[in-house]
Amino acid sequence: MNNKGIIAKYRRYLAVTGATPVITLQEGNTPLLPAPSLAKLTGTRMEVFLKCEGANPTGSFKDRGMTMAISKAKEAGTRAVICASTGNTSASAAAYSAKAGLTCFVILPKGAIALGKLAQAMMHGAKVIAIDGNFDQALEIVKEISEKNNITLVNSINPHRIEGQKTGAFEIVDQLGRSPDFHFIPVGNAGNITAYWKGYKEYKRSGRFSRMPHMMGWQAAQSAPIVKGYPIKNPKTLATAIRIGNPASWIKAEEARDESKGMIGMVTDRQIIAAYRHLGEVEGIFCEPASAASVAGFMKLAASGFFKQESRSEAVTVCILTGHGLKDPDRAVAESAKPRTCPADVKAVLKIMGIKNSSRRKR
Ligand code: AN7
Repeated sequence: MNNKGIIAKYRRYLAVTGATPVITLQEGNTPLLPAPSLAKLTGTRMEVFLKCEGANPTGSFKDRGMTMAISKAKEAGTRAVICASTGNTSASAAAYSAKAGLTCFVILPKGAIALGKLAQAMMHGAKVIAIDGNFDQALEIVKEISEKNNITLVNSINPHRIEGQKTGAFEIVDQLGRSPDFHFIPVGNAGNITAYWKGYKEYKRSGRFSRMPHMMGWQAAQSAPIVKGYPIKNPKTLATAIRIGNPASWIKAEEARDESKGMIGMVTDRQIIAAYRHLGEVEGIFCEPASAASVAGFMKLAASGFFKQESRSEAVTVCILTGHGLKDPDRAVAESAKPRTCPADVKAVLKIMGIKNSSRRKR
C-alpha cells in the first residue's frame, strides 16, 4: 500500500479538517521487526519487536508529530516556527518547514548535538542558534520567545506534536493485530511516552484490542530526573538526544507509568552502549544511542529474571527505536573496531583477514 503519511492514514483520529493544508514527507508506516536475540535473553517464549522509527523521512519519530504541528501552523497562518532541540526535533522541524515554506528557528545546546542532526537542520535551511547552555535552558528561551512573538513553538508542548506521535501506537496495534504487553521507550522530554499512552487509550476505544500495555520508560542514569524525583541541573549522557534534566511532560509521563502499571527506570551509558552494539552486530539494526536506552532497559530486566514470572513468559514486547544510527556517526565510530590499513596488495589484505594459505585452486 502506498504511504501518504500519518495524517492521511489516521485522519479520523486527528484534528484536521478540509481547511488544513497537509504538509507531509510520507512519514510513518515504519517497520516492526522481530528481534529473536532479545527474546532469547529472557529464557522464555516471549516475543520482542523493534519499532524502527529511524525509517521515518528525517530519521526519527519526531516526523509523526511534526507533520501535524507544521500543518496546523500553516493552517493558522503562521510565518515562522521555533524549537529547542537535542537534535532530532530541529532536523524534523527544519525539513517540514522547508516543505511548508515556513521560516524555522532552532535553538541548540552548543556542542551537544550529534553531527547528522546538525547537518540536517542546516541543510534544510533552518536558522540555527547554538547557546552556551543545555537543552532545558534552550527550552525556556523558546517558550518565552514564542509567547511574546508571532512564532509557533513546535516542541512537544505543542499539543499537535503529541497528536501526531500517538499514531505510533495505532500502527503497532495494526501491525501486531493486538496490543503489546510491554512497551519499552526512551524518555527525554517525555513527549513520546505521553503520546504513545494517549494513542493506546484512544485506539482501545475502537475495540481493536482489550488489554493495555505496561509503559516501560528509560532515562540515562545521569539524566534521570523522573527516576530521581527532582530536576537535574547538569544532565550528562553520551545519548545526547535524551540529555534533559527537566522534562516538559514530566507529569504526563508519570501518569502513563502509573495508569499502565509500568515503570520508569534508568540505564547507565555502558548499558546503553552494550544495547547499541548488540542491535548493530546481532539484529542488523543501527539506531542512535538514545534509542538503545529502551533496549538497554529491556536487557537489564531480562537479566534480572523479570520476564520469568509465569504471567509474563509469553508476553509480547515492543521496543521503540526512536532514531537512526547515522544521526550520530561520531559515536558509532568511537564504539566500534577501527578499519585496518595495509598496502594495496592481495597478500597484505589476506594477512589482515587472517587467511594464510590461499594456494588452493581448481585445476
Ligand atoms: C532519538 O530532539 O528532545 O521523551 O529535542 O531524539 O519525547 O523527548 C529528542 C528526544 C528519544 C526522547 N529518542 O523523546 C529533541 C528531543 C530520540 C530523541 C528521545 C528523543 P521524548
